[in-house]
Amino acid sequence: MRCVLGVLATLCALFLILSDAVDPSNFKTCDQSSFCRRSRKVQSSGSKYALIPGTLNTYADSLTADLVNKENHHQFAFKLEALVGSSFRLQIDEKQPLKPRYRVEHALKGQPQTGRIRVQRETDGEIVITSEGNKAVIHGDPFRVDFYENDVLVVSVNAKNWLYFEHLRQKSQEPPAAQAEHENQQEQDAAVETPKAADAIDDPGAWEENFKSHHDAKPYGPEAVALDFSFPAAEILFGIPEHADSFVLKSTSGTDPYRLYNLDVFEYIVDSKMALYGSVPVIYGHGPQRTAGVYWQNAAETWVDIQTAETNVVSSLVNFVSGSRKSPPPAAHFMSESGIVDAFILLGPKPLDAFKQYAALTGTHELPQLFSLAYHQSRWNYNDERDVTSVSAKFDEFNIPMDTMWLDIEYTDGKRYFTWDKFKFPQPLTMIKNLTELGRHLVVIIDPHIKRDNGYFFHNDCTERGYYVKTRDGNDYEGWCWPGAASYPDFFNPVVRDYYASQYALDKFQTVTSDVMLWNDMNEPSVFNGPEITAPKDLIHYGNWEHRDVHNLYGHMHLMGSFAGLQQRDPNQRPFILTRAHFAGSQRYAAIWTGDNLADWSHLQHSIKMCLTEATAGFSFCGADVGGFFGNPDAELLERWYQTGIFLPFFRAHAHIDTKRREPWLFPERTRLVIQNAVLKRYSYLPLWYTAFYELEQTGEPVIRPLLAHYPLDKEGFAIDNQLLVQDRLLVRPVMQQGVSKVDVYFPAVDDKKNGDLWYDVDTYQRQEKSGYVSVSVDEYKIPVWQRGGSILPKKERQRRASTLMINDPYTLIICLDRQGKASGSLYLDDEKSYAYRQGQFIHVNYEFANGQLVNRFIGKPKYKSDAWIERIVIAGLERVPSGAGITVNGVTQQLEVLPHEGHVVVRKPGVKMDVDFALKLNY
Ligand code: NBV
Repeated sequence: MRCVLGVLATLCALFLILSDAVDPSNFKTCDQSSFCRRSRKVQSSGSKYALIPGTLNTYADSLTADLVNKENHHQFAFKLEALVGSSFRLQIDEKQPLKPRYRVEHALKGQPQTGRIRVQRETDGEIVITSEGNKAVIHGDPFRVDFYENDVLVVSVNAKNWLYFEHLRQKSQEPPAAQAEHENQQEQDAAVETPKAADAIDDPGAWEENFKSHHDAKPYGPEAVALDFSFPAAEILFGIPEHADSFVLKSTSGTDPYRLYNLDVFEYIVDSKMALYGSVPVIYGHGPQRTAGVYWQNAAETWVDIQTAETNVVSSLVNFVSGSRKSPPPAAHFMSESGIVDAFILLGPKPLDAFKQYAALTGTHELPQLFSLAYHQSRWNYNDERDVTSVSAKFDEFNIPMDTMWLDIEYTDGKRYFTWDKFKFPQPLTMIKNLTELGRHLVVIIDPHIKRDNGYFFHNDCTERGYYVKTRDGNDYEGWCWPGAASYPDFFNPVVRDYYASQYALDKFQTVTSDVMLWNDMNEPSVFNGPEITAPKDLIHYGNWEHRDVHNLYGHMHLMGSFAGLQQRDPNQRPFILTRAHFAGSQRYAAIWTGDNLADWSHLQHSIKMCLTEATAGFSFCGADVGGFFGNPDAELLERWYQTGIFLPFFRAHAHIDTKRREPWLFPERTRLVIQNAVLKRYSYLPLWYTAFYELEQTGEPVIRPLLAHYPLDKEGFAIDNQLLVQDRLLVRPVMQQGVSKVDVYFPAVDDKKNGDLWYDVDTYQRQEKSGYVSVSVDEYKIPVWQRGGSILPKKERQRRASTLMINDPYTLIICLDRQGKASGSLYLDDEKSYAYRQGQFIHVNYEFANGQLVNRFIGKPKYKSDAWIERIVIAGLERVPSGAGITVNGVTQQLEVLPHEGHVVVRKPGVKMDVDFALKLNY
């Protein structure tokens, strides 16, 4: 269907948005994208770049040299920098560009700390440098850089010679035939016979490009950058979210590349390489001996071709044994529309090392308020104040814990954000108070599109002050979104971010309180009548950058404004923000969810795959709409979705406006009880989630992890993405198929002899001793979860209506012993809300169990005063049942009762406060 201008276009766009499943033809393929076509072509022709002899300069932390394209003689500046913590940064820019090329800002958490380099060898064609025991070998001609971690080659840059850098050029240099994709193209071709320049780009979309009814002016012409990265020590690649696809990246041979371009794709299809809402250009290569990563820092539209390693296990084993690969290693080819080459090489060597190296660059989510890790209840929309209050009351009536109610766009006055619909929500402050008095929170949605209405203060401010994103001719860009005609604040401008942040102040947005948190949706940005439902690429942002250069960062800049707003509103409360669009580094400001999924089993399965990938790319705080956004889940799907959702960090039920209401009590009793049981389980593990988030902030180690994070040698586990680990303590294999009474669970091997850890079923304490697949029976209540032998984790087992009411509740420690009868684990606690923990107001403690004795060791001095205490200690894996236990505090020993149970014992009422040193000894 072709949409014409005006009102019709609007209706047409709305139809496209609101009609059924995604129509892939609304989104470009690589072939429909001129720069992707051009960059991909290099895969067959190869490019020719070489360092220019005599241009090398070395510094304490880096080296620079000039690089030349031997075909067109254009020169580039190459820089290689060593970073502290086994990473390198490699940059290539034009030496003298016609105008500066865009360099990504705000994604890194700060200026990376550089390390020292030592030039080990320099010959005509090769320079070898070392840093922190790692090595980089720079080959001059053809240009290639090899990175070695402790003498093992882990990343090879441009080994395939696919470096491709389109220098900026004057349009007149191009033969007219290449200038446009005009309908009269052929006529023009015949009329003018200009000799082709050596560096001419004859792709018809090089200087202007059309997609559907949209025209991209491309005033700066072709400016793509592309480069290949091989991972010689790897067998698989993973990363580059956001795609609804498997954890392990698939080969793109014969398909489109994976696409990174923030887009609003409703009812997205699964098993697909299509772009979604977020773009995080970090990729990892993993093999049994080494994990390495590459962060391709570029915010323009990017496509990534994946070449997988040989899948023949026998021959790869032969290669492995003989120490040589006979087939090419896995490789990734990043292709971006503009910007520069700015690649960070993360040398690992272990998976967690690589994740931490990435976190050192782009940061982590800061410790969230505890309530945000509890259960969230949302739908588009809770209709009015009565609806909100009554849903909240029903959760109490049915004894299902719930912390947060959410309001979608209909709460606003005509989609004017920072306002309320006065008829449906006449007394928002009273409604909020009703929730907060119960210990609950409210989250409201605030989208970035601004209604063009001259009775709306926000629009008037933005118009008068010039805060909107501009068209090429300097006018405010006008698109179409929920409010109708809408414009988009230019969050790249710090003044606009300040203005935006100031709107959250309670003296401005007077109808909320500081307990009301935030949901930023549609920030790709979504533009119903824009090309591919987003903003045109030739719009202009602050600093005169084209939207093309910064597209994938728009949501990130929106978040920076929002986060500042919430922090300024109440400097001592940690903000909670949920965002849909995201880029590298957005994890510093917000949690994410996987957008508009469907109420079907394959989408449930993809929630785990997608969040696992996001977690390795910095986004531990990830979840999916429980129940599925579009469609109506049947009882079984809803039950299984809750049971899966409780083991993803962000746990929220949400539904489309056209779906049937699906609060748990609207289903038969059994479903309600199954859901209640699952939610209670989530609440019981809140101390573990909270501890894991604190440890994420401290170390960069993801909260949820793929099996390979802790079982790097186990090749069979590499591709498993229907299971996840919570830290290294729980192994979760949710039931995600319809009508099953058994599921296959994979217990990973710790070595190449197939030895496994001990695992304990968290419900029965039954032990699993061997690695490999095991078929496990499941009834409707069963969520297959095991605790690792050798771990200790904290729980809270009293039932409350909201997590905020659990702060002083006592803890249970669950100790699962390994084969040596040992275990260790940690607990973190604080006031669950403020920044006082940054001043040391917390308790972080390690527990260690060995030789029948449990001791605690504080990490730092425990300054936080908690009324909580240890109520019980569960120990599984003891050889004999002890007769009792003695607990010693300050030299005084007290005897405790130990009760035997199936597979475990319970030490009753140790009664120690959380900040007290103790030793507990089992008696025999
Ligand atoms: O604000 C309405 C919805 C929201 O409920 C959903 O979660 C977002 O992903 N929003 C998208 C806009 C339109 C969806 C068709």
